[in-house]
Amino acid sequence: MNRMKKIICVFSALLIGVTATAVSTRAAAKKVKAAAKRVAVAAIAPLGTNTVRGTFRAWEEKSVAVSVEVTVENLKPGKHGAHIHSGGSCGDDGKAAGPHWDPNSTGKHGNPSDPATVHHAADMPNLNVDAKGNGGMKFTTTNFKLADLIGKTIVIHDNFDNYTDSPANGGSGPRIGCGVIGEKGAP
Ligand SMILES: [Cu+2]
Repeated sequence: MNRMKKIICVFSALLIGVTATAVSTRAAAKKVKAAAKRVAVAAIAPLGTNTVRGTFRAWEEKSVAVSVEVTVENLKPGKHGAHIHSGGSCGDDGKAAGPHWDPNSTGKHGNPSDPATVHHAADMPNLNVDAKGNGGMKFTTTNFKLADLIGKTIVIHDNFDNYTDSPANGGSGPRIGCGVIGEKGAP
């Protein structure tokens, strides 16, 4: 009987040890997941008499790349330019959003699939909007880091962006929607 008690005792100790290890492993995994889930967000609101609304989300991909997802509704069908502007406000009908963010001082508007050393880091792919006025885009880039986006603005334009300087800003035209980018969960 004494021997049986001893066995039960050892077995219980083992079980507690295994459970404790599993809990701490889970806690560590949760921590890693939380660290990887840094997200930048913006609510896109209409400028002037425009009606577009939407959301902007960006998150880190293995720390070297950033994925961006924009969804929009209530705007005219077709393609629309969308960029990161350097200002931190959508005031004054979007003028306060300032110019395209250009950290490398390239002075050039270009194709988002080219490196930011030859064009505005701000340049992003056009939004595709369907016949019902709903749409968006998603892309992954190494042209900026997540932290770079915080405090800047996402601006939606009325027209298609041809990714060149002719006409200026790819011909994307007037600013119709804007949102200030913040960090989700930031204090
Ligand atoms: Cu723009």
